[in-house]
Amino acid sequence: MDNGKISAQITKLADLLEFQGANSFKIRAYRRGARVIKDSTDSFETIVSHNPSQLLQIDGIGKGVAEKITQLVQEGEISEINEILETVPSTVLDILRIPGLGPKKAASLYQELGIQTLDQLQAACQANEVQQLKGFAAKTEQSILDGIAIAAAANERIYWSDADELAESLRTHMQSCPAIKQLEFAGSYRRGRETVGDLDILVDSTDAATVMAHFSEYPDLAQVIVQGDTKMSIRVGNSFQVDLRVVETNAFGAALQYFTGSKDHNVELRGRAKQLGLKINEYGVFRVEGDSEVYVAGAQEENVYQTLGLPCFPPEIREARSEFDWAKETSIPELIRGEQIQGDLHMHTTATDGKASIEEMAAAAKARGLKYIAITDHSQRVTVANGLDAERLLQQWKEIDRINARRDDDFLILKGIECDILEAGPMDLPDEVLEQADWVIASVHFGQKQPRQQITDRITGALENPNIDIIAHPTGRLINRREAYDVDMEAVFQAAKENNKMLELNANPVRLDLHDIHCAMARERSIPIIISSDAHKITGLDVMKFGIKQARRGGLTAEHVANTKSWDKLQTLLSK
Ligand code: DGT
Ligand code: CA
Ligand code: CA
Ligand code: ZN
Repeated sequence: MDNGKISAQITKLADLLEFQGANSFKIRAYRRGARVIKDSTDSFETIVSHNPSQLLQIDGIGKGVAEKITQLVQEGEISEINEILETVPSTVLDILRIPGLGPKKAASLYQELGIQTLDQLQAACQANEVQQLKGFAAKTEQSILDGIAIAAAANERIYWSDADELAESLRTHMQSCPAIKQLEFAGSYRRGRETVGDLDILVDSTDAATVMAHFSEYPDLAQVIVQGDTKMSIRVGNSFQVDLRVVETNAFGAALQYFTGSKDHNVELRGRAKQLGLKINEYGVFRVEGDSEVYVAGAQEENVYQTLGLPCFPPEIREARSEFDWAKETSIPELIRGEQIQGDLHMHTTATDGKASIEEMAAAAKARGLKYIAITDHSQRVTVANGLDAERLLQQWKEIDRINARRDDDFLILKGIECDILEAGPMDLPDEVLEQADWVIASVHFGQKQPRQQITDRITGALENPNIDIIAHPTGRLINRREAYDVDMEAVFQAAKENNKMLELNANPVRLDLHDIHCAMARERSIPIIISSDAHKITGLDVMKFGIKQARRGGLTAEHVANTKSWDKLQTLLSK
């Protein structure tokens, strides 16, 4: 059972307890525990199987949470959840997600009106039944209706890449407003999260009214949700939310820090400020002197951190995971940057399902500053993509030799293949063929729903094959679309480590596989990561930047990412 699943079960328990009106300290402890589990780079399953009492030594894991984790790992379920679900339908959890509707109100909706689902709640509000309940006014009913729409829309987080496009378009629009002195995007977008719930724009101006008027003229505006003196929220396109805040120059850095978050990172900062006799909020850092507060910083984000004795953390690591430890013990790692990438080792051509030829891909990669690429078309099992059999593959490699010989530069095209790991375990192409390649990627495209042991064995088996260099998109997840395979990543990391293999961070914005926590796990285990575009056309090469963001969130530096090295150096990391 992976950490994500354990964390989700603990969260579910906290939600259900909250609905029942249980002790709030207990609920908070479960929520904290769930977050610690989700962010941890150690496998909680492994800890429990070795010695459950070790759980108590982990920061943020109390006795209650430890017991639940142990039971979950050992018995496959948390009995308390089942007990609660005997009296409470699980759909009430959706209702709890409506902003401003606390567990007490949710419970009374359930007990008085039998409301179990968002649809039932919407119908009851529209029939004005809800306002007749004790504690519910007509106003509450309307705000619940609004909240249902928000709860439904809140489920629709967009890909970071789409948020990026939208942000650029908003930036262009706002640039023509003369009242704006500075503009920055904050929130999860700035932190580079793989999905973004809403965009947060921060503006430095003394004329909020003009800025907001300009904001509401955005061509793709769908609706103004709320507008205050300095704050405004709109919906754009088909309902995506954008929040605008206007602040003065003195507060711009503090507001940028505050609204970049994450929330947990900010909680930690506030605690540190307090220890130093300071107070930090979105207006600045203040020295508390008796009853008065003296402004000490706020115009620049760096200075805000500096006054707290901290470095200006790159936004991607502001998640209260490792950044404060790094700041204390050593220094913040020099996170990888796009221009450090020297080669792209995963791409397709017209030989299979790509749209460009070998030479076109090479020219495009060179134009983007790369020094080498690997052509890695699909193997024969992938019939829908016209996958290569041994004969066609050997032909392609001959062609690559000819192209390399013809070129008068030092750009290198490597002979590669993305070879399927067949459902039954073996590779889709014979070893005699694979051993002639410069670079062999192994992928799971079929049998993705196999049981944990089977699919794990297929992947670790591939890692044990001396002809394989790397596993592509190791978990198979597609963000918002498809769950990861049920694969034991701990076993995959171990097999990669033991066999000197690498793991891919597929930069496709829908994949971003490995995800950030897995990147951090690979980092700790010294397993080299390769960031790849998996391009199927020339513009597909440009997704590399999304992989870089994700790698940065995982705390990776150029040292951890093998394709920042020359091809010669990279090869020395492999066992071949
Ligand atoms: P999202 O929009 O769901 O992808 O995630 P964020 O992180 O952009 O969250 P959002 O838009 O609700 O708020 C932006 C930032 O503002 C957030 O990262 C931290 C800060 N913030 C918002 N609300 C609170 C709050 O209640 N407490 C604290 N400490 N910070 C908050
Ligand atoms: Ca946001
Ligand atoms: Ca927001
Ligand atoms: Zn591919």
